[in-house]
Amino acid sequence: MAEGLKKCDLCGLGAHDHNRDKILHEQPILCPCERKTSDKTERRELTDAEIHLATRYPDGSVRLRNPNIELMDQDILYHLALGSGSHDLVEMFGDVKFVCMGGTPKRMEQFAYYIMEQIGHKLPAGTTLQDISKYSYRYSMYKVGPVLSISHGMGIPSVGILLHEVIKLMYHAKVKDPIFFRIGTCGGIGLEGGTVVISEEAVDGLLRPYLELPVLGKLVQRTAKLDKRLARDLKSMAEPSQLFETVTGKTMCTYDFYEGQGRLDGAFCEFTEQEKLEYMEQVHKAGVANIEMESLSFAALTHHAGIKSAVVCVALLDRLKGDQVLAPHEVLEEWQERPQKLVARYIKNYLAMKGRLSLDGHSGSVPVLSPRRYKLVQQESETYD
Ligand code: R2B
Ligand code: URA
Repeated sequence: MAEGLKKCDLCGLGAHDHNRDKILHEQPILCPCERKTSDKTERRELTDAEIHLATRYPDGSVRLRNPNIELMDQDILYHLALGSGSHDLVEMFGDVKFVCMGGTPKRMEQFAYYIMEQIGHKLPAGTTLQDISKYSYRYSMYKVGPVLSISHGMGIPSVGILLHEVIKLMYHAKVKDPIFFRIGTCGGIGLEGGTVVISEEAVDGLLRPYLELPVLGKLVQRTAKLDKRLARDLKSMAEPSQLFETVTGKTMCTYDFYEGQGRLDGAFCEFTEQEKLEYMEQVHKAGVANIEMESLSFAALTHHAGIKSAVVCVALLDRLKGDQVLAPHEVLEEWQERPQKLVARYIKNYLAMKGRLSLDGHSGSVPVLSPRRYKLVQQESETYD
């Protein structure tokens, strides 16, 4: 590619893309880093305003920081069993405002039914919610009016793959200014089981506030920022309860549940209880309130995409007191509803303010653009391993 037509290292756009934008949209969209496209330029963080410019079209719909996608004939969102050439993604998802993610398919199905009741969404008689991604056998996805409820599996790689495809889905569907939530579970530090933690920021096991990913043999770092205002609003909506507290703090995200979270009860353990507790005290002093396994990627990728996001988790135990999850099943079930209820309250409040409660249900059928491609995407996404 000729010098001057290079893609920008920072925002993924380039002079070439800007010219195409001018032609397609008849208005210039300036790259905030245009002066920084030479290889010699140091990487620097984009400001929030610059990220906004790089990630939104003028009407507020999601713009990708990857110029390759719009040049593709079709984009197959393999792990969602959806595709831009096979499904009418604007028709199916164009009205989405909230994307809620949590670990398990069951929990996210429950959340879908709960949010349906909360926002007064009606399904046509005789129909039930369908798992839109069932043919992927990877993630589950339910849609309830403007809310998507999606399971992300366990750990950074799983949530990362999902986020790439959901962010692309937002782009293909021309969704405007979506808001993403992770609702999950965690270990608390100095917090009783059942405590709800709203994350202020995500850090890794070395207390570094960014996701580090090897790309083409080099380590790329992405800041793991969550939306401060969203976290504040959620905290202000926490129901005062005699039963449990809702707190804010840093969330430590690890690559492992056992050794990575300083557990003594894994298949291996090469440290003492004393060393574990010293580490827990050290991270606690640094402001860490809880430990889980997805927030770093969730915060980093949503921030990179200019999408407001929040992480709300319930603590299943206090890691200063133990490692095993001992609470009875019914108690754990009730605890796991707490982040769901808080996020549902936020969504309900938001929709009420916009006069968008009690939406009519869709017919439940999938709008198909090309039956042949539709079938192919289903077959390609079906995996049996
Ligand atoms: C919380 O719980 C899971 C591990 O049990 C993991 O997905 C997480 O972040
Ligand atoms: N999830 C985690 O990642 N850690 C815990 O301790 C509990 C739930």
